[in-house]
Amino acid sequence: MKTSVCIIGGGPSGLLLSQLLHLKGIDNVVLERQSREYVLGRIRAGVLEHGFAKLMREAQCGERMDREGEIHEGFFISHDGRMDRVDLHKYSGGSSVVVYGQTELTRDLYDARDRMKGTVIHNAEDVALHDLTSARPSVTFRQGDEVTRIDCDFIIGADGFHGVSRKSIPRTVLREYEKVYPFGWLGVLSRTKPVSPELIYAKHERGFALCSLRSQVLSRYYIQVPLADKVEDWSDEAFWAELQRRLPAEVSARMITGPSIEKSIAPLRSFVAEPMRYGNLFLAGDAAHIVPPTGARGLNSAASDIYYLYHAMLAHYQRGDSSGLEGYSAKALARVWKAQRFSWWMTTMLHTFPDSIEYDKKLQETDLAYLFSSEAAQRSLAENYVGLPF
Ligand code: FAS
Ligand code: PHB
Repeated sequence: MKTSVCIIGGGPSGLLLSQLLHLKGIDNVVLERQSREYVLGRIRAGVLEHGFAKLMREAQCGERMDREGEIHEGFFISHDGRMDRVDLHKYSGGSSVVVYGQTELTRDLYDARDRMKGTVIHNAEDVALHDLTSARPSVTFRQGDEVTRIDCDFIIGADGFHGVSRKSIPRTVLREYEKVYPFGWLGVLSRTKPVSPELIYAKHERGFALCSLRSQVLSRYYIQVPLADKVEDWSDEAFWAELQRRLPAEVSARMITGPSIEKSIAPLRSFVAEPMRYGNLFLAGDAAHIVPPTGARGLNSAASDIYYLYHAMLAHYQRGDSSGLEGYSAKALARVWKAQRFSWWMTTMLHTFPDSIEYDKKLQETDLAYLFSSEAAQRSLAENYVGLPF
């Protein structure tokens, strides 16, 4: 096979770039290890920055997001016996976020690829990258007994944290920065009316909790749990009881509980791989960086990678200008690290740390007291949460 751009990974990063490039006549192929059902079975992000939403519209995939997604102009932080609201609209100069599940967004992207007869190859096994620093890189993959080679100009590594792309960069070139947190998030999806019209981030001595949603009939809740916990350790009843202990009484009193339709524990880590380019391989999304979900930056960090790659590829193919490709890694990393900082800050401020001393706890309280006493601090939080400019 021959194509201009070979994209490894059929998650949101890979599919969004594939759709954007196709609309501009730049042919590409997406290689996905799993089946489509498997990819669409994963429950992940729920909050989209306005920049991500804009890219989805540009990719002609925003129609259902705009119809079914919810515009949120603020959220609550419950802490130290209080519930304060962060007014995103006021402090971000009129911006907001869209609450719309990553599962639905990925479904919309797959539907668009089908509509445009895009090439998305599922169940692609043993994907391997070749001749990355030559002018003719290639990718091989296996389906059953058949091995196929794809000759291309560029390879996009959008294959997530456990993908093959980042690992194809020589250890002598790759620099990795990682911080692992001493806890995880136990998440539950339930067909219940959300307890609050806006998200509630709860700091509590028993641990962090988050009340989120996917729609007015689908709620998404999380509680911080010790790293050693397994999802089978947590019955639905135990989950609901612990969640309600960590929320203000008036919130818990009105909570509608129900059976979990999805329940999983995600570990929390901060991770960045540099550089995000090696020869004709470009990394994007979770393949290059991971954040703890506290700041809702995970999927949204992928958005700016895709935006920069999309415009760099356009300049290259339409005007022979490769400056965007040359400058991609530095430009993407500048914004990635700002999302890392914000996610680390939100996580440190709102979680209980097993090894924290009393002084640390006073700092957490002070961080929140300062936040809600300072318009400048709320402007800083808001501009990060709605999404820093691309
Ligand atoms: P993805 O991991 O989504 O997609 C990569 C794709 O590449 C996958 O489909 C995979 O099957 C495929 N692949 C892997 N190896 C391959 C290979 N060798 N060959 C071919 N294909 C291969 N973000 C938030 O903002 N909020 C959240 O609450 C949140 N919760 C999360 C919970 C979990 C358990 C996880 C893992 C992540 C969560 N995230 C959250 C972050 C998440 O949304 C990611 O940022 C987002 O999926 C990034 O999208 P991609 O970069 O496309 O990577
Ligand atoms: C979610 O709805 O899954 C969600 C929302 C906000 C976060 C993390 C997760 O910060």
